[in-house]
Amino acid sequence: VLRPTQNGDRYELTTPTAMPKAAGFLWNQSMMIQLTCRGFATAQFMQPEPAKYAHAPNIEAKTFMQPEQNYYAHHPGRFVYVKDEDSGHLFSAPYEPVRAPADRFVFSVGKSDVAWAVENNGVRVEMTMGLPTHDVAELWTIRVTNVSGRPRRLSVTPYFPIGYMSWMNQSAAWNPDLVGIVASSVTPYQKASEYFKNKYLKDKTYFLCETPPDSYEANQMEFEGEGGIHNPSGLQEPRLSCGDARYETPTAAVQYRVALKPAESREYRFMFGPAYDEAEIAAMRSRYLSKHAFLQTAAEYAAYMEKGRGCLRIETPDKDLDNFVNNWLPRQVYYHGDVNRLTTDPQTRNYLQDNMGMNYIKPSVARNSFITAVAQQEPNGSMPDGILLAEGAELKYINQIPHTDHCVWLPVTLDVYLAETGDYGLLRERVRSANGDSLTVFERFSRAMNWLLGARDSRGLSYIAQGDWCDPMNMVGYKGRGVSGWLTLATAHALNLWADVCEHQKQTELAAQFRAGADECNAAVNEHLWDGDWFARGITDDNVTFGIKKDPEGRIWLNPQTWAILSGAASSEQIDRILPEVDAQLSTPYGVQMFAPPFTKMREDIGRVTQKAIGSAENGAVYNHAGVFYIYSLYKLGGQQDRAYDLLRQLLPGPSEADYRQRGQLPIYIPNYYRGAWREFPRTAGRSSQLFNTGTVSWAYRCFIEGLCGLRGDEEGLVIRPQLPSAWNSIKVTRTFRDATFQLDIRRGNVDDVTVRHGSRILPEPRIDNIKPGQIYQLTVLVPQ
Ligand code: CEZ
Repeated sequence: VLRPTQNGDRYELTTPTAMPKAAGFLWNQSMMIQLTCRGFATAQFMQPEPAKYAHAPNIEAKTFMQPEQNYYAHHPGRFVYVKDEDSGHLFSAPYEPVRAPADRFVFSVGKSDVAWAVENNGVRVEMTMGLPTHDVAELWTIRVTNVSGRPRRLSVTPYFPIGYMSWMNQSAAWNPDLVGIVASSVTPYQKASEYFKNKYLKDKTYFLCETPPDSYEANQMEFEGEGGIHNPSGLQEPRLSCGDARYETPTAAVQYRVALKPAESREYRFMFGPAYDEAEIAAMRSRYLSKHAFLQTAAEYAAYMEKGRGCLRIETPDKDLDNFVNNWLPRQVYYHGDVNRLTTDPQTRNYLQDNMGMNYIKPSVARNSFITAVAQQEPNGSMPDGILLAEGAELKYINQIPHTDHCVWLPVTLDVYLAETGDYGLLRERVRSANGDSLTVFERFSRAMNWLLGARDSRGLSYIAQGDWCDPMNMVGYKGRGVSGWLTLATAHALNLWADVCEHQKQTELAAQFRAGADECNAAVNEHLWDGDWFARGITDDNVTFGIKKDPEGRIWLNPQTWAILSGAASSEQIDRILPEVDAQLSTPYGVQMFAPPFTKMREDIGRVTQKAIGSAENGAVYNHAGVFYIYSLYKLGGQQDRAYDLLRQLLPGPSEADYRQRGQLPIYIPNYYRGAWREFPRTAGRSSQLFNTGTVSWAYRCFIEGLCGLRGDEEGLVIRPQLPSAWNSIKVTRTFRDATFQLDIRRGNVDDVTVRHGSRILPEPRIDNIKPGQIYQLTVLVPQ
């Protein structure tokens, strides 16, 4: 049912029913659209807050992007009805709303377009969608071909529902000058002050036709009638009724009546998107709506995607993995760094980690993100819950809840920036904050570290307030006393990383001070949270330690184990105890669970996480962000290449068909989670959240680059220490690094340590220094048997 095309730069799904939520997505810096194989669509654009131009048929809640969204007959989508005007046979492409089984179905997801080819009753419908690189608009090409071998009389009716736009004001009508349907609305508000913000919003939605249709309908109820969306009344008439919508739900349906000889085709182009006024729509039309402009726009967009190709190409025994790493993972990393999840106030930890991935794509973006972030540091050294990216942006949703981990991510993500660029000059940049203080990046990081050191209780454990990395762990410390074991360990790891930087900067006193702080954190965790075979997750306001053996639910949590490895809190004896416990209690065929067993009822001293559905999201799912931290810690630890690789492979669906079906997702991105509760609910375990916003991807890319391929930079050059899984004998890798290209042939050899040959020379150490930009380095690397 699923196959990659040549070089894996497209994936094709040949049924709309095996993985009904399988989807592809495209974006530019102003918008994002996700399209499912069945034709449902979710699109958002920034103005600068996220908004929609196609809506559900009823009032929708405004929220951030959620996992496991449901689709239903009237969900926004992009469809074409095709009716045989002689026999009355009706189907729709790609599949919804008619759901007529196709004779042939291909949903084809590319990096810069999403396309379908569907055949039904001797008619082929090809649909392709692309985006401009900068503007907000969907560019659709719909081609209808008679493949029946006999003459046909058809009606072809593209149907792009616009949905319920506003309870204050909504309408739609045909606009003959623009050759399309224009729907208008007023974004609802109540405060007079909001009027002045809202008055410039793009409250119109347009659907433009390159070729004038024979008839149209702008009124959803009129189109649908008593026939319903599976068999609209509007299609039972000789033509659509050319109606309008007056405080009625708008729609965009246009109809072409065609007589096609055998093998004859018609090709149509359409545009769908938001606008401020008719003048803007006219401008968009003249800019884009032609065959020539579509081709040029597609080429520009493909070039834009190509900028996100990343720095790594691998050839391993696992071709599906190669496809993913070479084609799709950097694309998802690029998406995160490029649009910051389409929010104007990304959570600080997300902002920093999403930008961490940009080090492998465009390090200058990552550099700027540090400046943007630390410019918003509080006078006491703490970091705000979200980073404001637009004028007038505000902290919303989860960013109104106090979380205590944000400072940790500064040195953690800086580590990658320095490894990739060696640019310690960033630390000397002076940054003025909103409150007027002017400090260097170095000073700001040190302040953040001091804040972390100060935000601990008398035992030396870090206060959690209403959450740490785990957003919904909101009631461990809401009374002001609860502490987080994970955060204490993450603080230790951050302090150690920062102490390394201080040393490099010859700030020996500071280095010693932060190192001592890290040791204190590690010692405190060992004293209060070591439970014999693993580390506990925390201690509540009421002094109850949790994440321990005697807990029937939430007994073992992954993050404290991972970060104890990273921070050095875990001795090798402890690690020898921890890893088998993680294997036994947390591993599933779909990756490693964030904790187990999942909670079945509210624990008021832990919070909201315990109320989430069993095995979903943070309540015992395979939460990939936590999973990838663990994988990273295994690569850091060394000697764990098989455990690490097995888990890394499980981040993506496949390669067996059973696994694809169970996950329900194309292998073109990593979702934020797969359902866990593998023991409790095997039927749903493994199911993808379908949410491609996740901190996982920058770490996953890092694991492939630094871990599996072992190619990490330092100030002088590139260190080479691959960690191949034992089942592999050789791989080939191409890595770009500081404007040079490294082509590595890595194989097992009779060596005790990694040995690198460059030309005829065996290098004294597995590293290349004095890298020359533009040069190609061909290296033969032997790794121990
Ligand atoms: O959000 C993510 C956050 O974006 O959850 C992670 C956290 O580290 C990321 O920063 C783990 O908690 O209930 C909630 O509030 C959830 O925490 C969600 O907001 C979650 C979403 O699933 C979005 O990815």
